[in-house]
Amino acid sequence: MKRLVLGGVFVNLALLIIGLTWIVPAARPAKASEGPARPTAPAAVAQSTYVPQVKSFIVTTVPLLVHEQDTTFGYLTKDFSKKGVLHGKEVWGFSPSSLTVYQGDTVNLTLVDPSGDPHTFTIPDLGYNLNVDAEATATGSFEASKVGIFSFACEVGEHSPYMWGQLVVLPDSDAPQA
Ligand SMILES: [Cu+2]
Repeated sequence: MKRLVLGGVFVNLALLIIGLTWIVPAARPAKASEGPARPTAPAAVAQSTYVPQVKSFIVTTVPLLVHEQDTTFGYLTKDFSKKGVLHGKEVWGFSPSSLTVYQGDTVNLTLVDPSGDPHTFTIPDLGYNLNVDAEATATGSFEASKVGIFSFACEVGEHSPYMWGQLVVLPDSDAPQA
């Protein structure tokens, strides 16, 4: 009798387990990560319809910490001395010091130099250089042929490496499309 009861319990347990294995998977919410792999759409290739523009910039050379300011900023006398942090150097800037265009744009540059020093606007990575004389204006033009962030600098020894800026050339696919 005892065996029969035990046997009945086992049978019931077994039936319960079988029943649960049918119910539980059906009740379980499906996970997005499961199921047959869906074919993924090929990444869209950005087709640019951008028509390159001509972008004109006026860039002015600006004295920041130069010899002429010795009398204004007393510390400069020491800074420019033989053991000073700016010995043999001056700090100049380009205004503005950041230019942004799209790839393919033509950059028209007007370089204004009100100061008594000559300067250059040089982009080594694009092989571009524009010289400007003291108290003069120079104009030049180049194509922003490559995407990237390119440094431009003045190559006058006394102004290097302090006088510099950046040309940012964005992909033409990022431009507002026609
Ligand atoms: Cu310079």
